[in-house]
Amino acid sequence: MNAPTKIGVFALGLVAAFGAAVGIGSAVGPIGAAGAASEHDAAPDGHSDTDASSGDVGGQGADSFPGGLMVSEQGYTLAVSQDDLPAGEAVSVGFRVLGPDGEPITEYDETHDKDLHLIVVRRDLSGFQHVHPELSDDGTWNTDVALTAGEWRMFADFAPAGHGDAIILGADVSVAGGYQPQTLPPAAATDDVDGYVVTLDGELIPGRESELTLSVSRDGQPVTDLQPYLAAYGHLVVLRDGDLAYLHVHPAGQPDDGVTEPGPGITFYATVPSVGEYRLFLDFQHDGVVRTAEFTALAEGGHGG
Ligand SMILES: [Cu+2]
Repeated sequence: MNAPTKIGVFALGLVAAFGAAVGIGSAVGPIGAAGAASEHDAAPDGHSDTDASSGDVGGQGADSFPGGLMVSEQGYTLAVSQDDLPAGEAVSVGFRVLGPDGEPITEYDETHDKDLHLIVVRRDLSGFQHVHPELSDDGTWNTDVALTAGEWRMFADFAPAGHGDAIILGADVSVAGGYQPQTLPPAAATDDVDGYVVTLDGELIPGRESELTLSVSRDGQPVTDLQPYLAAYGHLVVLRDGDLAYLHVHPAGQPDDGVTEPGPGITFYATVPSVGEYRLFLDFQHDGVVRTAEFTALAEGGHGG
């Protein structure tokens, strides 16, 4: 390929990427609108922990847009270094978070022991990973993830230093190759993972806080010595089937609060934005290993609301 052609292709790519970002922004509303409602800050919140994202849709009030649907929000933009990646067990991914001035953010406030949480999910809701990339001085984040062929979504969940609330930005990446789209598994109250059985208790109610308890057992015995993982006994990521609207929920109690038991039950308060099917991913740690249990759950109307 000669140099002018290369430049032409690159420019086309830029136009396509920019066009896609603008398209997403205008489809779901003006940039910044999602951050306007901040009911969570004002509401008394007796049972959530102090994390701004607890129990709320994407860290914002229940009436605002869910997080993770936009590549740019509140002036912050997720810039992925490559928007197509190879399949593999350890594929290197790099990205930056650009601030309102267009410069990469290098200062973050920790949320659950980390400056940034990266959730990577295949668009058909298979292949969930929750990892913690390394930040370089120039503001580039790098990590390895396992990718299979298909369309993937990357969620960066972070709080810029001094910003206050967590922000969740989402960007799509493509992994070339043939793949078989997976159907969403049917709703189920139990999942088996590595010899553990995790049971989901509770119902998702659209627009309203629902209590969910996830209980862990092994060999028929309740597990009562869960280990804190990133300052909590569990981390729950809830994704809406259809658009992957993102919700990151932390448990009602903290490991060092003197009342929260280390299992078998972990209680969360989650508010899903609408009726529909959701995929729940619970990260928990036991015997030094972090495992992920997965559930499909249905949020239905007609509960008197
Ligand atoms: Cu994390």
